[in-house]
Amino acid sequence: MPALDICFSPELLPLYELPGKVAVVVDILRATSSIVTALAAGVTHVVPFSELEECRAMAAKGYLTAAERDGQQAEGFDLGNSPFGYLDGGLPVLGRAVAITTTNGTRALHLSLAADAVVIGAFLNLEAVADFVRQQGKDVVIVCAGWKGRFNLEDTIFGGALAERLQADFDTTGSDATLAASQLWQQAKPDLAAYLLQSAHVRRLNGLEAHQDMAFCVQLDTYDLLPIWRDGRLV
Ligand code: 3SL
Repeated sequence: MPALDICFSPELLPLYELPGKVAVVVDILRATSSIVTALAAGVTHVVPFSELEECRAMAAKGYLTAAERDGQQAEGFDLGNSPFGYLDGGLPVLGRAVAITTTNGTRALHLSLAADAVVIGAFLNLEAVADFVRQQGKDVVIVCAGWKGRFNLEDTIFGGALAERLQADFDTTGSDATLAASQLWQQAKPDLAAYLLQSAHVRRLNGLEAHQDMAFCVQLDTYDLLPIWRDGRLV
């Protein structure tokens, strides 16, 4: 039976052997939730960057540019990192390509590229992620973006939720990380939004008046869509 493990921070990734495995990159607040929403809204593909300048340069190639640093939209970009930027009332995004850079999420993705397959996970597309990894039948590592190298609750809890969906087909008990994430998910599940009010990043976002983003990002299975890394882009 393949195994599911959880890497709590990109800083811990050197301890995980990614070749031969599927990496599920997760940054619930808000990068991976926004990427899922962007593709669901009709964006053709998303190219993630670690650096602001590389991302900004994509405007000359016709890309919409999205950038966040420390929870706020970076100056000179079309979009920040709110999923609402891709929904009604935001910019017209249908048929556009997006270049994006965020504090932790896009970095976690770049650090995961040694895996056989790299996909984007969020509560919004939880079952689509579960379906894909079941079909692959390989070991899975959930890569939590965390916050500046530190553990965070929301990405870890996503790991527990995915482990629950996969428990019939995967060994979800082989690592203490997965056991801990599963226990956190059981505590959080009855009211995920209320549970996450205590998380450091929710408090950071609330300070920036982004309550609605958190409420949006904790919805389960809104989109049957899986962003997957192919030829240098998420499609
Ligand atoms: O760190 C990141 O990649 C972002 O998702 C953080 S924020 O939610 O946009 O503040």
